[in-house]
Amino acid sequence: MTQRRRSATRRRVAAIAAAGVLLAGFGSAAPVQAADTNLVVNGGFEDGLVGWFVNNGNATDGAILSSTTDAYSGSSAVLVTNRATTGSGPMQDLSGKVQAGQTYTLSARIKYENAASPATKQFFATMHYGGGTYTNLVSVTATRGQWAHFNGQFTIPASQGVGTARLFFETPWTSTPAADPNLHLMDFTLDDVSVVGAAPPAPPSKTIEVVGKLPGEHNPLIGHKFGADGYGFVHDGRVYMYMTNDTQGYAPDPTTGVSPGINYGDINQITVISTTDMVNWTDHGEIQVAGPNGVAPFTNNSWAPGMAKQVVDGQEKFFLYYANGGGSSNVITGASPVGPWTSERTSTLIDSRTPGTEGVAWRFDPAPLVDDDGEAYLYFGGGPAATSMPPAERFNNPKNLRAIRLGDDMVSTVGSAAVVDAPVAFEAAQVFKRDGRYYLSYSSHFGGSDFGGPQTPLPGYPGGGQIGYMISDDPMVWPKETYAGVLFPNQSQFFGAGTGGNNHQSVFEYEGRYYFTYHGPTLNKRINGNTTQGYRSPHIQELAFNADGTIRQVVGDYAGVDQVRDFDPYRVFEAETFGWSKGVATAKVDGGSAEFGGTAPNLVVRDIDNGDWTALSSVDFGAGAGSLTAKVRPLAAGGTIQLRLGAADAPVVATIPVDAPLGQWTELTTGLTGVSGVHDVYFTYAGPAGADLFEIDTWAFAAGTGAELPVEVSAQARCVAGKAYVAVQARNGHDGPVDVVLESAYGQRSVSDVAPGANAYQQFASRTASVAAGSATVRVTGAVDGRSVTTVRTAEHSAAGCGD
Ligand SMILES: [Ca+2]
Ligand SMILES: [Ca+2]
Ligand SMILES: [Ca+2]
Repeated sequence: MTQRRRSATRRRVAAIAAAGVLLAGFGSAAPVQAADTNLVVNGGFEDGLVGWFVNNGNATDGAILSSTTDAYSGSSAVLVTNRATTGSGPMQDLSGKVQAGQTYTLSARIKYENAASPATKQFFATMHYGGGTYTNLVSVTATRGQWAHFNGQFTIPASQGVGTARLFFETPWTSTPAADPNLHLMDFTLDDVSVVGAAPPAPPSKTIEVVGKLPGEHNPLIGHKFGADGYGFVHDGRVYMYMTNDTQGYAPDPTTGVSPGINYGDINQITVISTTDMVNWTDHGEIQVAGPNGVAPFTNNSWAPGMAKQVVDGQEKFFLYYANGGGSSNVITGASPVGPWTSERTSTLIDSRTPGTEGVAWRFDPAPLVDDDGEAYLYFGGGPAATSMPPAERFNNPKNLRAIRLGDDMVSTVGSAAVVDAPVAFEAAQVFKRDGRYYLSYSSHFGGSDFGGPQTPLPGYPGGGQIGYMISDDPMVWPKETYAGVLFPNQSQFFGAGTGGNNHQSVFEYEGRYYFTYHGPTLNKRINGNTTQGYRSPHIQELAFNADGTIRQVVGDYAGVDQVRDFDPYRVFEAETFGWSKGVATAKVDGGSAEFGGTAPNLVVRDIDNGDWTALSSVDFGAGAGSLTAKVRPLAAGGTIQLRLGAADAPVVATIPVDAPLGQWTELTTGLTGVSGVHDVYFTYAGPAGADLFEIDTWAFAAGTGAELPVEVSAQARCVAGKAYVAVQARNGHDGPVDVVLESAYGQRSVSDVAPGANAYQQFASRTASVAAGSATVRVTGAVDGRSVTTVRTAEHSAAGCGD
């Protein structure tokens, strides 16, 4: 193998032929492969040209790839024509798949037909490591008109950077290939490409290891992922939050833990969470809205969502609006608030074609309103003011926001957009209705040349980066006179250094209260010790009104809003529901949700290590829980789930050993006693250090019968022949037989079928001359009214010393 720098002028060293050495001896002395993963996608070209493109390492490396039926195997291969350079050939990106220091086996079939070309011709499989670094991997000398077989191994040097690793096929280099195109630039056909070796490395963990939402606090809403531009939406007694997926581009360095700054261009997913109590949130995962695999693949980004529901043609549908970057807005349609999702459009909903948007720089941030009469509106827009206005007007009344009617189908607009003359407006218009009046809130700009140069706002107008609001009697009429004040100052006023910047809010009503959503990089700040990289987290505060309908300015805090009801544990609920968490992540899995239905997404809690935990706030166990069932998938032996009440370090009240077969989803149950009333519930996870212990899908508590078995227990420490013993006794006071488990620090004994009035007894030997004071546990199981009931009792014993 030879590695060299390939300059822009394609000057090469001459040692290319040495690459052929790779072939020598292969088949007779091949080292054993550590793994057998094929890293090439669509190597047989049976899926057309998916995964392949023309080598573009240099601007001159042009060619045309087309699918041909002249295949070595299957029904198609790739034909390479119009080659401009010797490097012009099919390329596939193996970045992130191949690893330095690993050995791979490369196989491919290649053929050329040109009668004017030489009778034999050498071809190379080559890796472009970025810049001018190219390495020939495997060579073959083909005979004209016959399929030749690349079949060799290559080892990537341990020192080779593989951040960029792109495989392509070419002919030996010359600086002037056009001088003899039959020799250097012949067409060729390629099929059955494989690169087999170690499986691609797992991507670096994005798991947030710190406690990002502190126990007892309700902001940020979640601590295990980010989410920005939250939009609150209520349906069927449940609050949903739709958010820009700030976690998508989050990439903490494995060593420093610090991610590069957020890149909004990476974001084409929307994150959804929901709650019925405002503290315990269910993670519904991400909607792949935009991008090549998105619901609406004609859009590239999905920022700043807005949500509405409407009955269309007799069917209730859900409409998720979003910003396709700064230039346009779009909408997708859901069968429920969590999908499934479809696109009714083939082009963006709001763009430069939309009447009345002339002079709007950013046709983004769409927020819908469905009025009581069924009429629907969309508010959108933002960005630099039109330069045709005088500087003072550009600053104070930039007229960059718009209101427009939505069609009955909710995926079209009607008529022309009307100007929303919001003072110092920047973006993020959103409207809610209260007592027959419409409230429009929006984010204010930071001034600068986009808004007419340095100025101060008119008296009463918002400063930079604040949330202002207006009150109007007409959802389409927003003159500057409807401005009502500042609703929320900048979040940096409450959350300190590093939390500034623009905000994006919404207001929604839930069970008679109004709530204000906003974001701040508060989780980012906790991760990185007060430095932030722009990753934002959702917050909610309650909104209060004055008697005249104006809004009391919102104060941001970590306490957040009250829990509006206790959590009901007596049902199957998703484990990806929690109020607080430490060290876990979530991932979508196939199949529907046990709690939300077969077409709803289902997630599992993963990346569970020893010491991680999840917790639910204010769980009401009523008269008492009888059992806890977990649906888990063990990944390592020796893991346990512990149930604690009140704190992550409170005493363990129950344990579920996760000792089912590895890799399989299993339901495991433990009996519970003494768990009644209202508690914060902590599920703490334990097991071998360094192991990925298990995943959890759902929890279910079952209420206890309320019945208890009458049992009298006692424990005594005593001495026999100089040795200390602990004697434990249980008397069956029940009217039927019971099974009894007696347990002390020195052992356990099970006694079956203890008759009414009879005793179970065991004297446990300490095998030492003394025992410390302690307790014994007695677990009694019997039938009450035909149901199995377990009652657990403890008995204290004193210390005993048996010396001499
Ligand atoms: Ca093929
Ligand atoms: Ca973890
Ligand atoms: Ca689940």
